[in-house]
Amino acid sequence: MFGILKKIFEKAPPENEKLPYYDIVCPYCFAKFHHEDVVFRATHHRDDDEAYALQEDEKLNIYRGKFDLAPIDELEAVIDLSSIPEENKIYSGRVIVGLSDKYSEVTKNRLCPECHNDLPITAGKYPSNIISIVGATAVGKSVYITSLIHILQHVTANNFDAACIPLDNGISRRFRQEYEAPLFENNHLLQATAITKRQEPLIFQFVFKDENRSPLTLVFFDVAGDGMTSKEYIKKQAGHIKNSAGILFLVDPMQIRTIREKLLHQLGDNPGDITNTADEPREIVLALYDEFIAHQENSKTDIPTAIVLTKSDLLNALKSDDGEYIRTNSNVFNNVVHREFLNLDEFENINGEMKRFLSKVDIPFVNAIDVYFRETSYFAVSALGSNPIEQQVSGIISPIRVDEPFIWLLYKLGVIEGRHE
Ligand SMILES: Nc1nc2c(ncn2[C@@H]2O[C@H](COP(=O)(O)OP(=O)(O)O)[C@@H](O)[C@H]2O)c(=O)[nH]1
Ligand SMILES: [Mg+2]
Ligand SMILES: [Zn+2]
Repeated sequence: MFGILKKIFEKAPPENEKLPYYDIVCPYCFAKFHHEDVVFRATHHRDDDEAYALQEDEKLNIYRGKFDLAPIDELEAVIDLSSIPEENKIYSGRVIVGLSDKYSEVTKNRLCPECHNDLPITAGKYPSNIISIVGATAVGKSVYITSLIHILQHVTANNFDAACIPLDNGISRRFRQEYEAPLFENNHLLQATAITKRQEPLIFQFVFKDENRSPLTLVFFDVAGDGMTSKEYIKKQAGHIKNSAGILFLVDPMQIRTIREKLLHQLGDNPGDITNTADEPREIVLALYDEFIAHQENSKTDIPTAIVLTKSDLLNALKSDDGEYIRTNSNVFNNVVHREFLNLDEFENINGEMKRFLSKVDIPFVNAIDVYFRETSYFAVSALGSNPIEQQVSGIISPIRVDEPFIWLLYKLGVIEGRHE
């Protein structure tokens, strides 16, 4: 009764006020801020006004310095909103997307207030939904991201009426030249030496044609294979991980001690390129714990985390009819294509099988995951489809189940549905 009266007397909010807005997480530096805390880059410069003269952008140069990029001498001014009267602000829904400066020049070049990089157009209108990738050195991160982005662009996007788009042209070019073309055209693995310095992150957005669905942003910081220990790497990434909406946590079967010997034995005289470092997966969990989980409520994280066993093609050497480790007809070896929704039958099969497998070969790892992560599922992928020899993949590259963990994250973040067949 009171509820009804209240409804009648309460003024309906104007259309605009119903539109949502969200805090923004910058995909470059992972700073998190209110959408009205953005700054803008002027679209023009003036010699007669110091504030609008070409100038050094210190914040941007500090960011660039972290990735060994040369500083930029002069850029147009950065304008912050405090100097702009309300009527000169430009909104899309309730999110500020532009302004008219004191010379009545309009800019829609929205920047992160911390690092001054351009923000995605979707920032603030949707949840930031950033997906981060973590894993030990040599676990297969670079190869996986290459295969994943390739499949997202060529297969998954079509299956979900979406597009997978690099955030800018530089990323597009770099991905094509340094990652995709060598692998998918020349069957050649990226050489560790090709990546000698810290690279700017590779950032891609998975955007749906249906505007009611939030895009996902995939961010990957590549580092030289031997440039950093896994622990140092995690430490550097920890700040990023904690502002992520989802995590792809990669685990290499070759780095699990109990099966490493078995696999080496089975692979015999021609083991191909096998990881020789062995950073046990649990070490990475512990590093993550130290760096960010410990600071979360109840020392546990709610960020949905896909535990992804990489190089699943290697498991061929462990398969047997009695399925001591892996059954001959295991789901792991079948590529599965999800369309329009997450196929829950397929998902439950692989999740169950991989959790059982990992519990058998590395129970300390699974226990650590159970203790520190609230939302996890298990997956197996092969970015290549076969074991490379001397950095070369023979035959065609046939990725297996590489997009499944990503699709599960879409489901977990409420962007797509899950259905039983
Ligand atoms: N058998 C097999 N080996 C892989 C696969 N992906 C990567 N590798 C191997 O793992 C090595 C390290 O991969 P990389 O992506 O550079 O690892 P990162 O250090 O985590 O970036 C590669 O050189 C390959 O030899 C895969 O799908 N199957
Ligand atoms: Mg790498
Ligand atoms: Zn930033």
